[in-house]
Amino acid sequence: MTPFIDDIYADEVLDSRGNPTVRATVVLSDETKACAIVPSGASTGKKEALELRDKDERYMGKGVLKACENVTKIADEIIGLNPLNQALIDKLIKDIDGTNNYSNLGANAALGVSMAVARAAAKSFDIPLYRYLGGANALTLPVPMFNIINGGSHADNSVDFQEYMIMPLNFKNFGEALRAATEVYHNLKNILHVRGHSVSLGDEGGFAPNLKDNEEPIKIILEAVEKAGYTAGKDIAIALDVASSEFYDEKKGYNLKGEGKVLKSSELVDYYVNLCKKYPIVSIEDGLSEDDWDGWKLMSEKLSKIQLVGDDLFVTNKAILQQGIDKGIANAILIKPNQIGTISETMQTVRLAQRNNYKCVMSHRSGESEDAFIADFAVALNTGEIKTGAMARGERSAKYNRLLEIERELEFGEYLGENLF
Ligand code: 2PG
Ligand code: MG
Repeated sequence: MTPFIDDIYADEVLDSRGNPTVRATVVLSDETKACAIVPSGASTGKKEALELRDKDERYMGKGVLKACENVTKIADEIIGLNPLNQALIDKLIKDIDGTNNYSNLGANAALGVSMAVARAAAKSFDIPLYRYLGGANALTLPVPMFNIINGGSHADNSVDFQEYMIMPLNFKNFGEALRAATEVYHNLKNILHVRGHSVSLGDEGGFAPNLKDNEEPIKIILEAVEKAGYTAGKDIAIALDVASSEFYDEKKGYNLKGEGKVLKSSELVDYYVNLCKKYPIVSIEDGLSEDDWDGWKLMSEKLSKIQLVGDDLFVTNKAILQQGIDKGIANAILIKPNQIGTISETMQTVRLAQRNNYKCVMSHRSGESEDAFIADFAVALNTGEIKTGAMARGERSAKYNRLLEIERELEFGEYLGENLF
């Protein structure tokens, strides 16, 4: 007999930045119990679903007791339902909220329950989460984007671009890719140390040195790649998350403080064209602001061979993605479940992207936890790519370690590597 949802509750716990977040728990009638912890962003897109914060004296306003309380409102409606009805449950959560961006319940309340329901269903069947969510078709181990130099609003340094990432391409499986990238990470640490740079870590576990401009991190990373014994461009490529909405002003343009320059969008596009000529860059995320769609159009034309990922631009929202598809903007989307609110809505966005040949990159947030849901989710949806920070810090390695476990289980799993592009 299929079990039903017997109890749901939520607790305020901490994320990797020491800020409160929601942990939702779902208990089924067969006594299966599953929890899920919601992540939290720092460089958030304006159109993301609302993250409800208490804004009172506790935790400098960042408490989430109201969101936890709202989980009770969701519980009232979905206790008694079959946990296999993920889509129905997610629709009910949306209806209870009644807005299009979860401004009543908070997306942190909504997503916590949505994730915990899926995990409880999988656990009750005694199958792994990726298998439950993706069925027999869950086969692709994602190529990771390891964020090894952090800047922008994730670090207290002079680098304007938020993330300098490496993508291991020429490797036969995920485990080998992880090993190679980690060797690069340790070589990078040595190089930075020898040159007198700080090796303290940013929010996502990458190094956060003060460097002379936004190009120098790429040069140092490429040195580390060679030092580790790999060929840049062939074995390991570069991906950037510029997170440019953070330094964009509609009147003035793009303010590269670290370089003392303010660029128009066409100038910033030329800057990228030049970078892509000089270095093995395969992917650029949020190269232009979420408010600069004309600039995005130009960038999409000029850099059509590069993977152009919309994060703040699309906020995992299928309606906004559809506008991008219609206008020929970007060719890939970052997938962050808490930008949109539930597992089912996230899956709909992925399906829309995949039907239109937009690549999908499953993604963590800068504020994370030990919850590795996105590792399973990436395999389930065959996104082919995942971005979940550096290989250091437990909340990041949790995802990579989970992918190692999945790789072991999936005898016929496939690591796309260089075939990704
Ligand atoms: C991003 C993310 C994750 P945040 O911009 O892609 O790396 O950062 O969670 O702060 O939005
Ligand atoms: Mg981003």
